[in-house]
This record gives sequence, structure tokens and C-alpha cells, in this order.
Amino acid sequence: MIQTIEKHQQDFDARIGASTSLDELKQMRIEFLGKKGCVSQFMKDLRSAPPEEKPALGKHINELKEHIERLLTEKTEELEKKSAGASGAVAGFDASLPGKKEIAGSTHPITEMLDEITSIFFSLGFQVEEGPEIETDYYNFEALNIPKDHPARDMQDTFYIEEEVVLRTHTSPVQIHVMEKQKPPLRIIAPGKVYRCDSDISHTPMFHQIEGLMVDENISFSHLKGVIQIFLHQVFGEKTEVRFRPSFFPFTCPSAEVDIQCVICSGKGCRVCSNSGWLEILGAGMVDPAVFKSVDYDPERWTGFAFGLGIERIAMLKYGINDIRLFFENDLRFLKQF
Ligand code: 2U9
Repeated sequence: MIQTIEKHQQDFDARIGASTSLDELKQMRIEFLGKKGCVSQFMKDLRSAPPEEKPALGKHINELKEHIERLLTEKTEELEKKSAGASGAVAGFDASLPGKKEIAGSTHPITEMLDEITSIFFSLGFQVEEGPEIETDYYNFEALNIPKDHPARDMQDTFYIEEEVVLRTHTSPVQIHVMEKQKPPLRIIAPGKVYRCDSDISHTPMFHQIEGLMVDENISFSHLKGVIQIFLHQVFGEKTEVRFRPSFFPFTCPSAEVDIQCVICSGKGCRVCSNSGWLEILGAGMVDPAVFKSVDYDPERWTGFAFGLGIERIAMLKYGINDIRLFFENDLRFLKQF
């Protein structure tokens, strides 16, 4: 019997050495270790062997069984590794199954618009300045020549934290802080969140602004027109018509509102432009001498222009969005379009 056991081991060793597939190994496991396999048969034969031979025979059979199990396990791992290497798979991973789609995040359309506008002004030599969203009455109103009885100061329009402390209603206080610290020449933009008590289809209590300020000797309204025209052509296209209308702001004089030809109807007149053919895009003007006095700039020597625009409004016109609230509802069906 010992010779038969050894013969089976030699047979097994030859076959496992030559085996090349996992199917072959499965077949060998059945043949050698299965219920009807040779190891089971040796165990049955052991029962009828002479008692004095039983211990040695049992030891041989167990050694054969352990030998077969060990080699089958080793060879299985080796062949699995080989096939994983070839297909790029790992154990327990089925490369033929459809993959899970990774959902990638994307930049918010307002951030995109802010970045686009910032980089246009950056290319024109403007530096980005930031400041606090909570401001004193002085920086938000007083230093900007906004009189005590101005409607913007009303509690209906401004969020008050304390009597003299507000959520900034525009980013203009940033320019005041910068002018207090730096002497001209200056070329800065101030992007950021601003707050006003207002909520409807085109107003939200928080929105984003970019304001710009350029101060130097001999800065004129022509410089303002040139910079604004370059900016609007870059955002809405080189052929976009731009017009300046007289207006009034407490912090600029003269002041203007700037329109572009309606991007929806190309000036023919439609619902979006209230049939005027024009869309109001931003406000601008020459810095009022009273503002320069409050930061100790000599208005006889320095002149400058300033402008302000709402990011949401520009994004709505650029992308044809009719409700500002869509920007803040975080509905992925809306956000994924940008
Ligand atoms: C300083 C001096 C002057 C900033 C300006 C406007 C005109 C303007 C509005 C546009 C749409 C606000 O978001 S909006 O509602 N802004 O029309 N802003 S001039 O003038 C300044 C700023 C700072 C020191």
C-alpha cells in the first residue's frame, strides 16, 4: 500500500507541475481529495489493514493529503495572481462588471463668474483686495459720503448687528481701508459677499459684488470708459454695444449707469430688456472729492474712477437665468449645467 501511496504522490506531483489552469486544479482536487478520490480510498483501505501496519500507513496517508492540499493551494494562488496581472484584476474583483460612476464636484457658477471677472481685471493691472463682511457705519456709509438720511441706511434695506455695526451692503469699505493704508497710485478690485434686506426673483439677501477703483494723477472719465469697455467686450463678446447713461451715487461724481445691448434680442426689444434693447450691467463714476477727503487724499492732486457690479446679475444675463434664487438652492440639476 505504501508503494501505491507513493505512486499516487508522484502522479500528483507530475500533474500539478504541468497544470496551467484553475479548472485543471479543481479537477485534481476532486480526483485526489474528493469523496471518491484516492485519499478517501486509502482511508477506507486502512480500516482493513493489519493492526501493526496501521500507524505507519495512516501517517503516510496524512502526509499525502497534506502534501496535495498544500501544493493545490500554492498553485491556485500562483495561477490567480498570473490571471489578475494579465487582466488588471485583483482577487474578488470582477473586471467584467460595469463600473461605479464617480460623481465629480464642480465649481459653483457664481465662483466661475467671479474668477472670470477677476482675471480680466487682473490682466488690466488691478490687484485683488478683501475685507470684513461686518463693518461699522463709518466704513459702510459715512466715509463713502452716504448721508445720514439716505434710504440705504434704513433698517428696511440694511442688516444691523448693533446701532453702528452692519453687514456690509457693498464692498466699498474695502477700498476705504486700502486707501487709509496706501497712498496713490492705486488699481484695485474688491470682490466678495454683500448683504441687503431684499428678496424676490432678482434679489437675494446675500449676493456677490465686484467693485473696482483706480486712483492716480490725471485719471479721467475716458480711462473709466476704456477699462469698462474692454471688460464688457471680454465677458459678452467684442461686438457688444456699450452705452453710458448719467446717474447719481453719493460716492461718485459724475456718475453713470452702464448698459450693454440686450444679449437676448440683440437690441430689437424683448421681455428681458423691457423692450428697450438695452440691459443695465453696472454703475460707475469718478470718485467724489468728499470720499478722497475722508481718507486724507488731496482731491486737487489725485483723481480716480470707481465701478460696481453684481456678479449674480452678470451670470444671469450671460447664461440666460431668470431667477436669482436658483444659484442658492443647490439643486444639482441646475448646478451641473455649468
Ligand atoms: C469708493 C469710491 C467709489 C463704487 C460704485 C457703483 C457705482 C454701483 C452697484 C452695481 C450693482 C451696486 O451690486 S449693485 O447693486 N454699484 O452702481 N458702485 S460706483 O464706487 C466707489 C466705491 C468705493 C471708495
